[in-house]
Amino acid sequence: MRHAAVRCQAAQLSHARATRPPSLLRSYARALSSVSSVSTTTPRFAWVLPQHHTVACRSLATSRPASTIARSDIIRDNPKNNVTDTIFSKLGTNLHQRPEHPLGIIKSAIFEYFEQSDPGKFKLFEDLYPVVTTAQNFDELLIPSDHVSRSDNDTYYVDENTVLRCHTSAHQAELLREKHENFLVIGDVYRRDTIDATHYPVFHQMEGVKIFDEGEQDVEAVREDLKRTLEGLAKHLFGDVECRWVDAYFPFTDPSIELEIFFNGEWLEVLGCGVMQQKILDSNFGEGRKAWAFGLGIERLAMILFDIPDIRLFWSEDERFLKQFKAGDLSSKFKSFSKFPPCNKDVSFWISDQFTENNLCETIRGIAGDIVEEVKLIDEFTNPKKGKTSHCYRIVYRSMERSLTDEEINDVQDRVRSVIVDDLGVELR
Ligand code: FA5
Ligand code: MG
Repeated sequence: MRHAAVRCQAAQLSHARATRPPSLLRSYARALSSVSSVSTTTPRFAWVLPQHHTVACRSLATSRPASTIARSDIIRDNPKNNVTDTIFSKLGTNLHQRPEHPLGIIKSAIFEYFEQSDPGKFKLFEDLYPVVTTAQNFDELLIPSDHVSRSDNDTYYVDENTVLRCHTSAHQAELLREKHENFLVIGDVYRRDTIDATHYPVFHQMEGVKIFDEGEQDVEAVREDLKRTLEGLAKHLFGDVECRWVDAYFPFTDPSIELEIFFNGEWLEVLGCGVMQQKILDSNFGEGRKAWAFGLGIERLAMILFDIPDIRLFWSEDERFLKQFKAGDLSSKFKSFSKFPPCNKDVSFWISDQFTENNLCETIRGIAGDIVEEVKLIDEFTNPKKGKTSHCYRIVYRSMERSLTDEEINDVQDRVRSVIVDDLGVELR
């Protein structure tokens, strides 16, 4: 039921969370924690893909109009380049611009909330170019030069100075320089990440920024306004839902917090936010003002709202999925067309120096596409005599749309086994 009271736990879990790793790209830290050197070798796959995608977008820096993005602009012969064809094929899809798609429905509902609360105040940018400089993605946000999120294990690099944006915060500084005081940015973002029902290498975020009037200088009041605004949004979207605030860390906000919502028996993180670092505001907008900023995970909100159990479904072109949603209707609940059984396949190997879980996931995604549901580490040990470490991963295959044959899965699994040896240098056990 919508529009009932939102139940947000007042007490923050500050102490429990104070020692968490930096939450910007927190899952990155998970994958990187035991890795010192990072591979730049990226698997390339041979199936034929379109060489161009039309991307309706505007580059702020160049005011470039709708343009066509060429494969050769994105997948380059540069040692730093780690963009795969699977990722390139998503560029320019712009799911958030389809009014009947769950992501388009959520976008409109969020914008409607801001319009209702403050008519005409927030300007929405929904076609900013997803290829940005490392200055936009990191430097201008004060992300330290050794921060994990800069690693090519975590971020898709086109070349040394160009990346596929890993968050919509990449546009904050330039919009501030253009003197926008209150704005929302929605767009596709790209991250090398683990594989499960709530993580996908391409997803959508909405950024929000609000600058306060000159007289309003109290950081605590800014933070309270931010929390009130986002709790109001949760209530607007979900009505009665259980949510909680947890302390977080982002280099570009202080203090920083994250909002989690209870969904399918677990706390799901849906957004990060905080009071904007004064330096960012002073150097891009002008001195003497205060601001807040947030970044929402659009898929996560849509999963909760529409009861969508798996993030891969957003990419489905299956009518049985798409037909379940209507523009402007927040009340649909997803009904699975039928339940297809999962098929688990384990693979064990001695890892190599350049092995990382993100590289493994990307390799598997490249071969199996969206029939891979989850990749999880189920066993790990080190043989001190050999000085080698073994990992066993369980790969869960399941299509959301059809049943898979044993033959198809065995063929995919054989290819996975052989490509990880060639490209990730592991030794099968
Ligand atoms: C950020 O990306 C910050 N830029 C957010 C922010 C903006 C903080 C402005 C402060 C001020 P984070 O890495 O936590 O933070 O991601 C934000 C949200 O994106 C998460 O809460 C989650 O909802 C979503 N998200 C993150 N990774 C994935 C993924 N792999 N798949 C789907 N959604 C994801
Ligand atoms: Mg986070």
